[in-house]
Amino acid sequence: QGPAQILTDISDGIGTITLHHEAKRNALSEHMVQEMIQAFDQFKQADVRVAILRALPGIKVWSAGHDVTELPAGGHDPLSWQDSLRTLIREVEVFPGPVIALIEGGVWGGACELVFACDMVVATPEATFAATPAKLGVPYNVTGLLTFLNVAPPHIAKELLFTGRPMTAARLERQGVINGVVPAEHIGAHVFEMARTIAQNAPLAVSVMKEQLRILAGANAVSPGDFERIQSLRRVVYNSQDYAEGIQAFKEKRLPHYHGE
Ligand code: KFV
Repeated sequence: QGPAQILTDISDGIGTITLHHEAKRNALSEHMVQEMIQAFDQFKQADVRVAILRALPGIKVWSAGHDVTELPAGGHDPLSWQDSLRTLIREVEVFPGPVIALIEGGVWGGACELVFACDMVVATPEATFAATPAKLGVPYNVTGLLTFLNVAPPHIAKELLFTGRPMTAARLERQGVINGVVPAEHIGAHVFEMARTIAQNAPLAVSVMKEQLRILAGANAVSPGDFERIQSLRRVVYNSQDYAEGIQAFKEKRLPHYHGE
């Protein structure tokens, strides 16, 4: 199994998960994701009312996103239902209490979606957020794109997804995508205060509202034909030479050469 890649803490009904695999820039490996899922289970048993998802204070990279070495080389859906990132995001969405993301440093790729899938997001002024599937040639999946569309105005979601460039916390706060920007020295206290306020409220009411909001946010009528069309379009992308090149280039630490085929 190897050493733990996260730290957990429970106090006053507030559970904290701290990403702690700095050597790999907190990439969301299968290993780390399994530990996070166990932590959420432990929080449920301990009657945790609010969860906080964070990295170590002062960190430069909050998370580098999906562990690219675990993405299939080609010919397989890189973001299928059982994929570790998808499993983790569902876990956050169905956790019975709110999950607050506390962000210092850069948030990349799948970690950007993970953070946007949290119920609230507070970041330091230096934090940045990048959605990278276009950088690697990854055909993002349907619920994954919906996470972006449910929190960001369409033009902002598209800028994030099409450019793959990091966007500042200040810009995302102005757009209402994140809840607040708080200097590093105050962010811990700020988020705990937010969590304490929620933890003092009626847990059933909060939890049921969260579940209702999750169901409503996913209530998009896509016909079976349209869904199959989306999947077939995505298949063209993950079967392409460009997808294989994107993953290979990452592993070889070089820029990819894309040809659109
Ligand atoms: N997956 C696996 N290993 C990773 C990784 C990742 N996403 N990001 C970093 N690492 C490893 C990297 O290979 C190196 O390992 C170590 O972490 C430190 O990275 O064995 P090694 O060689 O020591 P460095 O040296 O790159 O760190 P640094 O110079 O501080 O730069 C940090 C950062 C985050 C700017 C850089 O590591 C980076 O660009 N990482 C990739 C960010 C990214 O494109 N993430 C998107 C992943 S794809 C994804 O999430 C999805 C779902 N999607 O659709 O795109």
